[in-house]
Amino acid sequence: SRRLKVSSAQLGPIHLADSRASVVKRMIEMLKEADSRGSKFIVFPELALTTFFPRYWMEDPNEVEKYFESQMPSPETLPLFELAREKGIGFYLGYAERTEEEGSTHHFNTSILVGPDGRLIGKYRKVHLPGHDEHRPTVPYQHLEKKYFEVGNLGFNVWKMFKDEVIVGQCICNDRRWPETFRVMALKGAEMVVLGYNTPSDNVYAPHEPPYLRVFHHMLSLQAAAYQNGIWVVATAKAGKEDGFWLHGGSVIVAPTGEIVAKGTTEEDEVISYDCDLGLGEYIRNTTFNFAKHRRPEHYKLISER
Ligand code: ING
Repeated sequence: SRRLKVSSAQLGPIHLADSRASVVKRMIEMLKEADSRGSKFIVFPELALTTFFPRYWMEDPNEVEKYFESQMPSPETLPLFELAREKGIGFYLGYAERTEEEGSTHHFNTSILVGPDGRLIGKYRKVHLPGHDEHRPTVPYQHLEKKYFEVGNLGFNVWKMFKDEVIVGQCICNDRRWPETFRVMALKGAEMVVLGYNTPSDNVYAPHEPPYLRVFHHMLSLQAAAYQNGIWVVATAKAGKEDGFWLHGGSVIVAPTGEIVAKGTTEEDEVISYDCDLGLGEYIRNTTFNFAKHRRPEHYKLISER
């Protein structure tokens, strides 16, 4: 049967003072660890090269630009791309993308899939941007993704990877809370969806909400997505306290049955791995969630209307 050894490479905190080079060094160590376990695919977090900067209110555009990459691979990430290619390992990487399109500059919360030969396979730009775009002086930290990023303009897509052995989709963080994200990719044939996230341990919008619910909602979203689409889901955290601001861990690999087969136990740099049976989801997609047989889109129109 078709199998793929996958690793989720969780990053612990990245502080404002941490250089991209120091982060890439940490990622390279985790790539080597994943390689030593025989992994062929490694999933890094969302915005993996810098601290989660949308927590800060910045008015000077030049200060904001510091967090964005205008090329990928960039000089700092080239060593990661080269080592991955050398070892024949594909990977997912999240970063803040600056791009010049139609004569103007655009900013996206982006992730890419890179093949074991080091070639860029596919790019995704985050569609569901949580938080707000105005300054909220009274809360302990901001969540300004709507200010610093544009809504992704590439849609949800899937790509064949590893000699066409598997069809992989990708998304980012808040996307995982929206069932439409996974359903669209499953309708496009996804057998595995990978994603990175930066999720605060507390909820500035509902300070009364007990923190344990954050991880519960995180797992609930991923397990439901995996089961309801018969797909593997790999979700990788940037975790721990970044300059004191707490992001929760809970990096996981979820089987198409909805079962958690591997889970991180720290909020630091940590590699979790699993030898995924890529055929496991077939029975679910051919029976319970046989879209062709059972779905009734004529009754779902409201979901895609404004
Ligand atoms: N972070 C959080 C996430 O969706 C959030 C924001 C947390 C929104 C909890 C709603 C509830 O995991 C990012 N970066 O999307």
